[in-house]
Amino acid sequence: MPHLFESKDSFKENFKEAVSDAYGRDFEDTYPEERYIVLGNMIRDFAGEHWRETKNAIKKTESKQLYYFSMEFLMGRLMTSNLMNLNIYDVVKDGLKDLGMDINDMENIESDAGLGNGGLGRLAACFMDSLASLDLAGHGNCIRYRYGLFKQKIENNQQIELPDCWLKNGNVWEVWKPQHAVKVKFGGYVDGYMDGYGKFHAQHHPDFVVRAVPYDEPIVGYHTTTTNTLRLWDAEVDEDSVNSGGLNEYLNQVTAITANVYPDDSTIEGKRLRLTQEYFFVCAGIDQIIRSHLRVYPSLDNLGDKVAIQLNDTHPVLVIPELMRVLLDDYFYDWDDAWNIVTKTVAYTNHTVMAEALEKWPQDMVRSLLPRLYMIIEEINRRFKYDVDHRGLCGIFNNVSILKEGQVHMANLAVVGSHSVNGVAKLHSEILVNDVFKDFVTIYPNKFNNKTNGITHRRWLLFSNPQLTKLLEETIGDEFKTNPEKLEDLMAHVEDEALQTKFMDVKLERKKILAAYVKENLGIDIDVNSIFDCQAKRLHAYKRQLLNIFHVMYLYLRMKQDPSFRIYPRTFFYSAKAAASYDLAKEIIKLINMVANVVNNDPEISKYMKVVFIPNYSVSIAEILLNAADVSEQISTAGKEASGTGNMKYMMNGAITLGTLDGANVEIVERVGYENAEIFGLHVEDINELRHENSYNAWNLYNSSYNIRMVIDSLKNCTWSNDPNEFKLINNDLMMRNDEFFVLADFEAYVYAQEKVQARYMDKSRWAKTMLINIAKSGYFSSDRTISEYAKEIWDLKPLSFEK
Ligand code: 26V
Repeated sequence: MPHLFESKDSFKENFKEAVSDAYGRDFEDTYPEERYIVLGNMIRDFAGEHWRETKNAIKKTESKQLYYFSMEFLMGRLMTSNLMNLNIYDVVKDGLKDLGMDINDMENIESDAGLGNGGLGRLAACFMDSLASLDLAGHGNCIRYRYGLFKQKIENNQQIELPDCWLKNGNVWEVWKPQHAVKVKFGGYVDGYMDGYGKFHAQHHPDFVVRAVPYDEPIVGYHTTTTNTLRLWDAEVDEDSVNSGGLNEYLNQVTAITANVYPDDSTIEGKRLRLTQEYFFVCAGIDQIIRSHLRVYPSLDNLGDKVAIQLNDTHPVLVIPELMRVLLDDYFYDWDDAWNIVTKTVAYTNHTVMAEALEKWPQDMVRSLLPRLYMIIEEINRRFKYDVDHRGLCGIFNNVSILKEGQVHMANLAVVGSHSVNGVAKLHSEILVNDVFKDFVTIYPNKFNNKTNGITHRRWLLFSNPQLTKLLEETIGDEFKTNPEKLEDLMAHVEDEALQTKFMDVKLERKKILAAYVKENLGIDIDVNSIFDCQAKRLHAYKRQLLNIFHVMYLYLRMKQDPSFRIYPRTFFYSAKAAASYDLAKEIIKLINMVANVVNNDPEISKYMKVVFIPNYSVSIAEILLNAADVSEQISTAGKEASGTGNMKYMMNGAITLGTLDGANVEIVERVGYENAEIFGLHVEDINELRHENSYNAWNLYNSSYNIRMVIDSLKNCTWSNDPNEFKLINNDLMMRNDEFFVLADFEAYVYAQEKVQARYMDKSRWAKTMLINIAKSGYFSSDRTISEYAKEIWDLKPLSFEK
């Protein structure tokens, strides 16, 4: 059947008419925003046909489906990705051109959907793209936050947080489904009674009820029919219930639930709201799964055969007691049968070993907000204890208990209530097994596994770097587009000097694009022939942006002191948001910006280096920053970065990893070889030993190293700021609190590694070869590989079949 994107002409004709009809004006008189909305709606409706076919295929073939429960989905923009995946990009681009429009202008009208903090949310988005592209039925379940995390602005060198109004022009991809609304109940009390058969029944009398209303977005696979659903729940008032505080308070409470993405390390006041959010989208998501299951199957007995639920960290772990509640209270299952269904269905991914990020909730809070779930959690814990005791392991119970010291330990609940627990890189999974969940391994030796993260090569290579994609196609054909492991074919060409030159030209072109953005938005001129050295990620002490800026400070101070010491020109790029309440992280942002002012305005030194802080790090910024990089800074304290995924995006675009042996860096070097990365610093074992023996002393390093002293002293001697107290938190963190993340311990090794990076760059042919090897070996880090492993080893999910 011909469709309206069949040809340029049919697209043009339909588009013009649709715009004109929608706004009641001649096409020529409509605004770009109006055209954007109509174009978006046309694309979404076009995807609707495949959406329907996918739903029908699932029903007809009784296929198993995955639901990825995540509090965060950092989708970024979808127009390019949808057009490319639907294979209609060129038709639309050419058609718009005929109409005097530039497709880039349309793409730029879209706001980033920034519904997340960082890596965890972006991983969920990459997974959505891979699931659909691999023909797997896998859907996302999240909250429709009215505002994204925040928009970062730098004023007086400091971060300020502005609201991120991503919905201000609407969201063209979503479909509102009020008919699928679900009531979510909070607070109140629970009544229990025995029926005639001696069976206990619970009745929840809530004091706060909200209506969860879904907005669905189609998730389009790359050149396939499969179109999955990302379901975002909004909270609306329930017409029949007003809480005890009166109408106004009720309205405010409902509005608050979906107002904002929670920053990862915020204050205590927000905690109850965060728990409310967690239950809100869990309860709604489970209700929908149960209802759609029962539309096809007679009972929930086979739920575990037809549904897999993956918990993206512990944030959605209430899935476990909630699914128990539904099975026990609404469908009258016995405990053991219900428990078997739940554990068969649910799997959990851990994304951090940072103790402060492992979720715990006060028992009182859970009991008062979710009284029935609390009863179930108590019972899960009681039976778990019984089981552990009976296996003669009572000595370890306190370590693994879900309830202890007045708190509910969500990670422990996740491990007990699921059939699979995975880490996100080999090293991280080892740390989980040997350390964080050690005692659980004794109880459940077969539950633990690793699934090394990945990134969608479609967004991060094909769509955001068309110049490199074209060169790769010319060199190795286009198989790598659907089978990224085929990038390995590039290995046969890495010595080819003509290719090396062409590749360096592509890199230069990407550097020019980034330089133009920097000039336009920040007014800074940068040398596109300098080494582009990039660190972009959330700002956190363990990620050690501080180590990076200390190196910059050291170079500056040395060049000032010694006119014979000069470096090969470099541009240091940073991009990072700090949680609004994280004072140390904010002070590091200030330091970077104040160092940038001094360095960039020094007429002598700025010939050799520039420092650029790009505000508001987001998916769209990443799309122009990472592929322009020469050096990828992955310098976390060993053992702290679970995986990292930015590291993979840089690698796929050729940058060389300058990193510690942490997270997925380990697997990157394993593939490219030590000669094609620059690895430095303490290993996990070294750090464990220093901690264990309590033998690390930051003052010893300060006293024994001239360079360290020079850098630390410069924080207080008015080199970067007129106020000697400006960087007090940083100074205290290192010198008074003994440098928790071993910044000073790795400083000299880092400086040396940076010298080696510069030496490598002097040999252009070898440098180009190294970059090409990085690209060639990056196929493994496609999220298609990651998702295939989840599908096979955890979900038992097979590709959909669309035979008529
Ligand atoms: C923690 C918390 C704690 C409670 C409040 C809300 C909240 C939100 C986020 C987080 C952090 C979760 C951990 C996380 O983002 N981990 C990152 O996951 C990436 C994907 O697996 C991985 O590449 C990064 O190394 C890891 O830091």
